[in-house]
Amino acid sequence: MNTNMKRILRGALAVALGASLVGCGSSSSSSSSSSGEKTYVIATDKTYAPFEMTNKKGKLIGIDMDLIRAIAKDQKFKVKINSLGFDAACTALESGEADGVIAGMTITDERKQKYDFSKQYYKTGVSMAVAKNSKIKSYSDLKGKTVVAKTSTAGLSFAQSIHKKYGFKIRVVEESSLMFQTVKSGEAVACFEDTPVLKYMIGQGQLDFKMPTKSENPSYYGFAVSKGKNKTLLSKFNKGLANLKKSGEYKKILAKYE
Ligand code: ASN
Repeated sequence: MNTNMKRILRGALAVALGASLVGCGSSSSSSSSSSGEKTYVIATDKTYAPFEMTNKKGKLIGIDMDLIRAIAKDQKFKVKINSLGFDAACTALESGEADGVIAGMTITDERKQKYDFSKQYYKTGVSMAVAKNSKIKSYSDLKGKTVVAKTSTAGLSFAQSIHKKYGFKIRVVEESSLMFQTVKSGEAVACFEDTPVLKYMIGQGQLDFKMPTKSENPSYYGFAVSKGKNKTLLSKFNKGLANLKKSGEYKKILAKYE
């Protein structure tokens, strides 16, 4: 082999090695701007009021959106928010397309196997909701009926944990809006969703539903990064959250959506 060929081969090997490193997901989706501030890609749910929703001007607002932006400002980083849907947001995190997920996401032991969570930032639980004129008063009334829940969620896990005992079927959909629609149309008699979301939607008159049973599985929301992969972002989130709590800004954000 002449020296020229060797050089070409060496070059090709370097390109292949570089490509395989990128393929391993060792590079994160974050980038640095000219101001020197890092931009993190944050994935979130589609409409999930009061945590993420779009206002009349098309801007993403809500507790999660205000929090992550205020934390970014406090900790001097930038965010690019991708509104993907809950299951898709988790997939983006796992594939390295997103650096973090903030999506009204419950901290659970099962999820802790895959993700690192920030300090808790909001209290939650799961409730059953039915149409306002429904006769369903308890889980026993669900016998032989169909309920609906959203893919990969705490609401779905809870429904799955009791469906055999109470003898109901579960339909699974991708988005909360579709879940509510499925109950409105009567294709399902009930849905299982996070209590603060149902309370907000019903309170705002956006859902003509009621919650006949108590809130289950008391738990908390957290911001998630891939396990062991983004300690820096996680600690910035925690520091920022602590600062917002100290300054009173955290309370102000929550009060906006009461
Ligand atoms: N609250 C859901 C969960 O933690 C997430 C969501 O629907 N945005 O499973």
